[in-house]
Amino acid sequence: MKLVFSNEKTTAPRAAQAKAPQGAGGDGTVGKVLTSAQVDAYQRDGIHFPVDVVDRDEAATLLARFEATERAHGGRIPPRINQKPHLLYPWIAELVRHPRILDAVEDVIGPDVLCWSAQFFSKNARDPSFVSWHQDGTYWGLSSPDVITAWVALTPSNLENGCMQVVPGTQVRQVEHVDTFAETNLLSRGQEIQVEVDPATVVPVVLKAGQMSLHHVLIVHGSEPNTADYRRIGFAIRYIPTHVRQLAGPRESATLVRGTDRHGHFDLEPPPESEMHPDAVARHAAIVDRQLAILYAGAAKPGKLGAGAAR
Ligand SMILES: O=C(O)CCC(=O)C(=O)O
Repeated sequence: MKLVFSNEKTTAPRAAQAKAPQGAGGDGTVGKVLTSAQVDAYQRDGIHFPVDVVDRDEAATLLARFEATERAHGGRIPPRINQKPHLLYPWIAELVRHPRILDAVEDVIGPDVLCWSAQFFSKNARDPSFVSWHQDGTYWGLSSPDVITAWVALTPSNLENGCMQVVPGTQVRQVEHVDTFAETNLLSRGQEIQVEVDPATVVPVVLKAGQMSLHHVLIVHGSEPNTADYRRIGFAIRYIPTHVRQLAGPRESATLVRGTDRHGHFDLEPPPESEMHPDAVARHAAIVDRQLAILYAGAAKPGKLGAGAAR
């Protein structure tokens, strides 16, 4: 598995891989959900899947709730509402705290876990939307690569409907990106890596509804348009251990979802009082403003979530 680094410009020193917490891997034991071999494989490849989270019926309930949320916003969740929506909707607040997700995340990053961000990645049937090859950590400003995404499938996710695809092993270093602001790119800045991807190294992350994948903050990944007659909906939840800091901008907030925060690097976010409760809406607006100041630092254009984006 290798990237073609013909065009390579490395922008940061080689990133240290996340260290497996004691007892979760590398010492022959089994974690809460993952075996030590699976944790080792995640450390090596930057990806692990599939992990069963909920059964088919529960996945259908989550999808129904997602679609009801879309309807409540006139058919599409506005980009700013889609940023940290767990601060606005109790059902999403519950999802980011799902014990099965957190057990697997804890196996990789340890017992003290913050949810730093989350958003739905949604493609309708026959939707040209895509995600360019990128590394998540590029604009996140976080102090450590110990950042893991749980991508939870609310529908089946496969090659036909534009599943996520990854290049295992590429999480070992940060590479240069350019912002394209392409209209159908689902990423905030349409950012893409400035290196070629060898198609032979690409692995499609095929999931059933109710399963999730876990990916490293620096793994190269993306996805193609949806060519199927059915939707592809995933919920990407970004988790960090409490020792991680924001280096790039104003003090941020995050949700403590497991364990204890002994570091205090983030203001801790409360769950929403109820769906779109006015207090939650006001808190969320301020929190998203702070996060976007970091995500769009240095960008030439406002992008999908920037100034003027629907609230
Ligand atoms: O859902 C996709 O196709 C891409 C998701 C992604 O880029 C991410 O979760 O970081």
